[in-house]
Amino acid sequence: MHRFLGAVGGVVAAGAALAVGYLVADLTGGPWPVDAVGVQVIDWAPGPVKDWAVRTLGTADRPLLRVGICSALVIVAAVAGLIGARGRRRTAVGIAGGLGLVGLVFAVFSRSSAGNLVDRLLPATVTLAVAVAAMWLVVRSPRKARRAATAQPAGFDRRRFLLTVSALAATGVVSAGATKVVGGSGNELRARVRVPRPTQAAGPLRASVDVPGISPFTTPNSKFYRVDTLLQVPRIDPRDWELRVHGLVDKELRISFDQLLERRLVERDITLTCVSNEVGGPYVGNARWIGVPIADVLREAGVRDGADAVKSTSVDGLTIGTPLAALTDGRDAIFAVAMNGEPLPFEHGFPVRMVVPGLYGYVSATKWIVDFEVTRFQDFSAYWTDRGWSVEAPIKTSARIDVPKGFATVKAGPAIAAGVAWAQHRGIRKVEVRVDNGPWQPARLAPVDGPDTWRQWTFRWDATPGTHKLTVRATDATGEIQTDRPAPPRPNGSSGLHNTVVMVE
Ligand SMILES: Nc1nc2c(c(=O)[nH]1)N[C@H]1C(S)=C(S)[C@@H](COP(=O)(O)O)O[C@H]1N2
Ligand SMILES: [Mo]
Repeated sequence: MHRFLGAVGGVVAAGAALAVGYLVADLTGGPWPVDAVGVQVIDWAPGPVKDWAVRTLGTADRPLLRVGICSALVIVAAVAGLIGARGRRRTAVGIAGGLGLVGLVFAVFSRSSAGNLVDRLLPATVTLAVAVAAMWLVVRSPRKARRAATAQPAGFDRRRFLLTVSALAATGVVSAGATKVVGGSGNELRARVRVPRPTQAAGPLRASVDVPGISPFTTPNSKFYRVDTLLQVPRIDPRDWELRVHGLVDKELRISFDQLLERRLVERDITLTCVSNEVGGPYVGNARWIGVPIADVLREAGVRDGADAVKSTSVDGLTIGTPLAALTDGRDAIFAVAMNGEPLPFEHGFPVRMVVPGLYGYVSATKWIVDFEVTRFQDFSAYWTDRGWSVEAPIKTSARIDVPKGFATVKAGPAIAAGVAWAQHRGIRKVEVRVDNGPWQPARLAPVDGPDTWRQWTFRWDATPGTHKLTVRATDATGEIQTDRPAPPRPNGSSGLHNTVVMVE
């Protein structure tokens, strides 16, 4: 057999195995082996690499990681096929099996959203089986030909090979298609949940400031930033969901989704911010949430003396540590079940997540939460703090210029700049803008109902021809002016002033 064909066969065999495995992963909710490896790569990645990935690739780093792992697989599979084509069939099949085993091991040991062990193992097991069988079929082709041959020397049965490879390719394509058709988007799980009526509704939504390009007051769910460490978004069936409340409490609780909805529900506008957000960055969004006050649940469980923290865990085993005080000091910390009038989107934590005004997401906003342990900071460490981020992280006062965009061209004359500023749970009192090195001038602030959301601001200025720099700074409601001292996101949030350079003609 020609070596090149062997390589092609190896790649097609791997592709078929991955496609079938993907279908099984989709049906069971278990980890696709590629994702099992990917999640472990994420967990192992040194902090700076992870920071870089979040910063430069944003949400694109997820597909990219998948593509990277698959590319590596394709190369190894091609080499295996090539080796098989040169007669070392056992080695080829062995390599396929070895790769499959690696996937299986990672499926067992890396974080996964699969509820039980069977779902967790099934996709990787099927992938392994298909990989071995497919590679065997591919490299077997010539041997059959040799047997069939009588007078002729052992040769390559091109027809048989093509048939095998086509059948494997068809298997892959059909599996991929089947994933689209029968594979759940999981939408029925969300459709079954009715958005509960809050016991305490928020006021009418305020009209957004109407400047083209400004962030709307409420960020639509589809535009809401997403930061997490999973490649496969968990699709939890609310009927299977349960929140375990335990630790330093008088009474352990197990709360089903229906039981959660029977409690007092509040509706609140709260702005979330990621600690990875650079000055002027996109990882901030504001939504209208409905949820159960965490303080209510804590009161029912009865917090014991000595507790100062809560360790919450998501379905995949990621942990987040939150100061107990932020959950009991009267602010609207909630177990959220709805976001902007819909059940939570899967990407944003369906069916239940935490939302705590004033704290960065990595210390408060646990998505897909299943476990809530009242404890002490000295007794545990959480996922991100293990990776060098601060244990406690209140959100820093920040302001962002949305328009004009950097290096935009602006017409000379009356011009408008606009953006958002946030200092959750303290509130924004003032936003000021400076043109070049001129004096700080007050921007106009849109009204808000409380201290937990960002505030839109607008600023009118007289644009004169030339290049100008606009800088913005906010003052929080305690009177503290946003610092101009630049700091990177690590370890507890970026600081410094956002500016934008525009060309006026
Ligand atoms: N289970 C889980 N919850 C999580 C995270 C995560 O990686 N896993 N990331 C946190 C971080 S760092 C942030 S900023 C917010 C982001 O929430 P969003 O993706 O809904 O915007 O979720 C938090 N909750
Ligand atoms: Mo974050």
